[in-house]
Amino acid sequence: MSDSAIRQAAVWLARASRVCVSSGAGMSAESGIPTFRDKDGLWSQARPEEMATPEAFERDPHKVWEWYRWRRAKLATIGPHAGHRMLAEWEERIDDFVVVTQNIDGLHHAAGSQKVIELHGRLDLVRCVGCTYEQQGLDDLGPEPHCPQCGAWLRPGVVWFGELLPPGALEAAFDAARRCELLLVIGTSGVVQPAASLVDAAKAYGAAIIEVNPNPSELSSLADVCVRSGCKDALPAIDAQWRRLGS
Ligand code: BV8
Repeated sequence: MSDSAIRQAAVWLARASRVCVSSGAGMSAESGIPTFRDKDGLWSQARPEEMATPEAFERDPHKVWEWYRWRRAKLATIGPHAGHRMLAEWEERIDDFVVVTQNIDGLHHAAGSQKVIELHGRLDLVRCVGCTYEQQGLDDLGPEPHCPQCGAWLRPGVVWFGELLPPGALEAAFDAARRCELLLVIGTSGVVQPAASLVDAAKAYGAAIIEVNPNPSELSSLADVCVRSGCKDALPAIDAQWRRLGS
């Protein structure tokens, strides 16, 4: 872990009163949730076009549901790690601290973060394709769950490719990115839009950009500082450096 990047991140965090975090699948990798595009990631088992689109669900709801059923069962067995908990602590310490996440695992909330904008929905939510019925939780709903109210298929409460993001979430996310002085980009390859454009917006409004990612990403060229390590260790290391500054 590069000490100078950790130190620079700590100095900027110590000074900031408006911070935005943009997190992706790498935020949860060390909790045991496979990322999408890393070598043994989720997409290596299923192509997004086959699974994470309304057309795929329309074509073969059973096949798509099995993939989500497997992911829900996995999510039921894991929890947030020290990196998630660090962000929840920093929210207490910094006036305006908002987490914008592409993740659907709910781990930021589970770690205690209050101000979380979830751009792509939640894996622990299902909703009916035929009426307004919704169900929270990670119970195993079997291979072909149907609505208890109207009998139609239940679908995961997530945003698929080609679907619009939740009304208001995108606006709130860009507001947070535009007003922040410091944007922490954690665990995202920067491939998926419009989430990836948050960094451009923050930069255009003068924010400093810190990337926390063991690998280069599509966003690395926009970062002022790159902490090339896993976030589970990097975030506590930045915190420890921050405390040393204060002492
Ligand atoms: C939209 C929920 C308007 C589902 C997800 C053509 C037609 C239609 C749309 C498009 C099109 N072309 C482009 C688009 C836009 C499209 C898009 O971006 N496509 C991409 C593939 C090019 N976007 C959309 O469709 C969005 N909606 O635009 O609406 C519209 C509508 C119609 C037509 C036009 C426009 C909706 C996108 C939401 C898709 N849903 N998830 C599910 O999960 O099943 S996206 C899904 O993939 C995840 O939620 C996540 O957001 C994304 C994966 O990205 P990352 O999080 O970045 O993860 P990745 O694995 O890629 O990277 C992990 C990183 O972590 C790596 O860099 C790795 O190095 C790092 N890492 C690993 N370990 C660690 C680590 N970092 C730190 N610590 C570690 N330990």
